Amino acid sequence: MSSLALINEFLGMPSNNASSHGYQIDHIIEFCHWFMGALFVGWSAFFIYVLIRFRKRRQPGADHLGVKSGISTHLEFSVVLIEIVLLLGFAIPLWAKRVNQFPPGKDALLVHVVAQQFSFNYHLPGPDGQFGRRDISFENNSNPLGLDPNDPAGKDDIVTAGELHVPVNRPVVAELSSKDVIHDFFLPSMRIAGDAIPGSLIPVWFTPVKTGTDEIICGQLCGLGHYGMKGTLVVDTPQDYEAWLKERAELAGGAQSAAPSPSPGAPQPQNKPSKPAASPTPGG
Ligand SMILES: [Cu+2]
Repeated sequence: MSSLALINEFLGMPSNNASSHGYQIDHIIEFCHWFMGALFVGWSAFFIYVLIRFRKRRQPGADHLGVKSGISTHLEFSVVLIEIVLLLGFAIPLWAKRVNQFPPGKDALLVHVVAQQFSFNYHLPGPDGQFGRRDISFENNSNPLGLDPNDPAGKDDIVTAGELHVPVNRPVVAELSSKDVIHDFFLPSMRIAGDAIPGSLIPVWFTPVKTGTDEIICGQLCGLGHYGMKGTLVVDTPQDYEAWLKERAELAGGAQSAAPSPSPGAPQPQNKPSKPAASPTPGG
């Protein structure tokens, strides 16, 4: 963390970065804050100068010729130049890195994030590494993601809500989708956010570099219960992550014997006890 981070701290920006790329985001925000601060001081000084220099007592009549020096043109040109450098030199390359350079398939952990009013569901492929088929016609209270009970690839799949576990130092690709309205999967400590839009699959990625627990929040006003649409991100050591995975896989296996009976075409809410794999839904 550079000493420039002072301005971010002063403005109340979180300093809890725990991802490999987060410092770049912090840095560009820092830079923009300093730049905006310099502009603020510069333009304020200019404003005060103009108030004094062109006061009525000194200048009783309007001067229709105006200022003849080219200083304001130079100033404005420099501001435009700095903004172009910021945009083309920093912001666009940083963004391009985020959206074009996804980690290669095998290295990354792929998780499906399915947002709904008002929680995030997570779908992991289980020990076989394959995601089971999902269909909206299989959705019910005990099968919130509509996993196809007839698909063998889905038998060992892990579905959780509220808490997302990821291992440290391994890239995570989260594929975002939504069951109802537009939500936003926001991981402040990972310096990453992405909209979850119905009908779209939007991947975002990050690499956690610190173990610990942080917030997951919905960053789009998505309804009355939006304020409570929060979850927990747990960054585990590889050993802890394996242990969690094993525990969840066992729970998922246990739930399969009590698999829900799907009623295709008519997904009705059923009052069955929910899967033990699913922790309580936060919020409303
Ligand atoms: Cu939301």
